[in-house]
This record gives sequence, C-alpha cells and structure tokens, in this order.
Amino acid sequence: MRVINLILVLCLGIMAFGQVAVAGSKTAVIVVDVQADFTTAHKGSLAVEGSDEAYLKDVVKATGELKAAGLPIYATQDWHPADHMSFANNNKGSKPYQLITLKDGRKQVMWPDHCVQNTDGAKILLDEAVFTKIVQKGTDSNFDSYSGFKDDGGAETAMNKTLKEAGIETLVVYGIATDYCVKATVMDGLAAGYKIVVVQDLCRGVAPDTSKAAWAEMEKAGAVLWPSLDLKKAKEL
Ligand code: VGL
Ligand code: ZN
Repeated sequence: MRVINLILVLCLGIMAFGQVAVAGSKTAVIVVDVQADFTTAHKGSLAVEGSDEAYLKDVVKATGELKAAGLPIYATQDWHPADHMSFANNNKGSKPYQLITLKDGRKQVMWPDHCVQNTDGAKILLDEAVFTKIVQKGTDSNFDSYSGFKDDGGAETAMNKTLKEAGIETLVVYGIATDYCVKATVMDGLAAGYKIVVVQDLCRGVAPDTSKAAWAEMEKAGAVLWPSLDLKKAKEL
C-alpha cells in the first residue's frame, strides 16, 4: 500500500473512532418539577423555600447553557388529577404536611392541592421548546409519584424507555424538591443503572432536615454531588 493510502486509511479510522467515542458517552439533563405551584416566585400552593425569581433565573440560564453544549434536556412534571390521594383535601381529617398511614399500611405525606392537570399551578416555568420531552407523573389518583421513573404503585413512566432509546447513560439532575422528587428520581435513576450528577445549588427542598438527609442518601447510593454547575465538566461527562 502506498504511504498516502495508509495515511488516508489511518485518518478515516481516527475520524470513525471519534464518532463512536462521542456517540458512546451520551449525557442528558433532567429538570425536575420546576412548576409554578412549587415556587415562591409564583406564590405556589406548595411553595418551597428559596424558589424565588433569582432561583428560576439560575435554572433557566444553566439549562440554556447545557442545551447549547449539545445535551438533550428532559423535564418531569407533577401532573395530578383533582381527586389525587396525596391532597389533604381528599383525605378527611388530615392536614397538609401531616404524615398519615394509608389503609394498605403505606406512609403518605399529605399535601396542599398542587399541580392539578391543566391549571396554571402545574405549568413548567421554562420555555417548553428547550425540552426534548416532558415526562408527566402522579397522573393516577390512587398513587403518588415523587420519582420521574415510576409511581408508588410500581407503574413506570416513559422516562427509562425514552432515555434508553436515546442511548443516554449519564444524567445531570436538578430542580424541586430536593427531599422528594429530586431524591426519588435520582435514587430510581441510579437503580436503573444511570451515572448521575446532581447540581445542588439548582435544587430547592421542602425542609432543611429532610433535604440534608436526602443529599446524604443520594451520595451514599452513588450520585455525584456538584455544589454548582461546572459547564466544562458537564461537557466532558
Ligand atoms: C413534590 C411533593 C408533592 C416534588 C411533588 O416535586 O418534590 N413534592 N408532589
Ligand atoms: Zn405532587
């Protein structure tokens, strides 16, 4: 073989390897439940401390930067029917934020009515054009679903199938609430085999003690906690 041909073959080989290397390291972002009812900025019914305009601005900015870096962006959306079992109003004698025991023995926190389907409170507070897909959860009146992957009855959302079909192996996760939906989504994502980075300053929690415990639980299960977004590192995941 002439030297020039050999060089050509080598170059093509290196280019092909480069393609494979890029395609093999697929990372996606999941923005968890950044919805009006969870924010103080929108006077939400279940407003989480510190979910003000400045927080939303940071989330929008970070999400835009990650998208510009080529990462597909997914969202979860809490999307309850009005008769949902997690609402204190639908459980006689219960009060919001109270922990009750259900008839089948499961524990369930009672919540104010929130994220009712097709209401302003359920709206995601980012331009929906940024998302490759929005995965709705908590749609079954009989089961809560903090996790974006499956509800408390074990029914899977579209999340795992969608990510698998897209060849996603690594997830960057942030949103609301640290101690409920962020934690549950991260734990189920790890169990499903994804490598997960959680960006702490882009998360807000319902309560400080449960949020602190949630960070420890996620880290123990294998999640990597980043205090803030490092765009350069995110591109290299
Ligand atoms: C959530 C409570 C009830 C959350 C959803 O997004 O963390 N918390 N439903
Ligand atoms: Zn909910």
